[in-house]
Amino acid sequence: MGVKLRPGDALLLVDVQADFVDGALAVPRAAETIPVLNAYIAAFERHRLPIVAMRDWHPANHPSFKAFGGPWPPHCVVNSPGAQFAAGLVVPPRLRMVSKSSMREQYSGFDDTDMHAVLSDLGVRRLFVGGLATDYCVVATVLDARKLGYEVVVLVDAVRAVDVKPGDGERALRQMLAAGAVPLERAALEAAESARA
Ligand code: VGL
Ligand code: ZN
Repeated sequence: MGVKLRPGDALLLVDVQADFVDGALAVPRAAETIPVLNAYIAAFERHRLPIVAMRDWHPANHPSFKAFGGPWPPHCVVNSPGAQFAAGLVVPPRLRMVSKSSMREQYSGFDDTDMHAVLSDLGVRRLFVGGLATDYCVVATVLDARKLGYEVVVLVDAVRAVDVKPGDGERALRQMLAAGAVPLERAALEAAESARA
């Protein structure tokens, strides 16, 4: 399926942070998303369309960490190297950042953040979502975006799953599509782009 970028579109990078790629909570094959995300960043830059990045931005004593009763190793601690953008991501200069920094689990970028306000200010109606992890922050963010009335395009070759249980990523993708999100592969965007040129 081809998709043409248009006004009202924005790219949303979900937690493309060092700890999720090769750090404390490394998601299998996460590094494969980086060149694909870079291609989307370049396309949105060319079209002068907004790019928003959300990030895990946890205090050192966050309740999602095992030592404090949660399921995860410590990750994306505020100002730590693991919380920085993943190596190789070409971070655009016009980026809007949304941090998830509450003292509780926030898988969705819309949960207790200014995401909806940021997107509304930018006039965003359709979100292109890629990043980490498919079965946690990507799915939670996409489902909230749909509830809020955004059109959503899931960048299926620019997401990867933790897969704590095998199949979690597949199930998350099915949930997103069932909620009305549309899948897009990089090749289909590029085909649509060159057909227009
Ligand atoms: C995430 C586990 C813990 C994610 C964040 O970004 O998907 N997963 N914190
Ligand atoms: Zn986290």
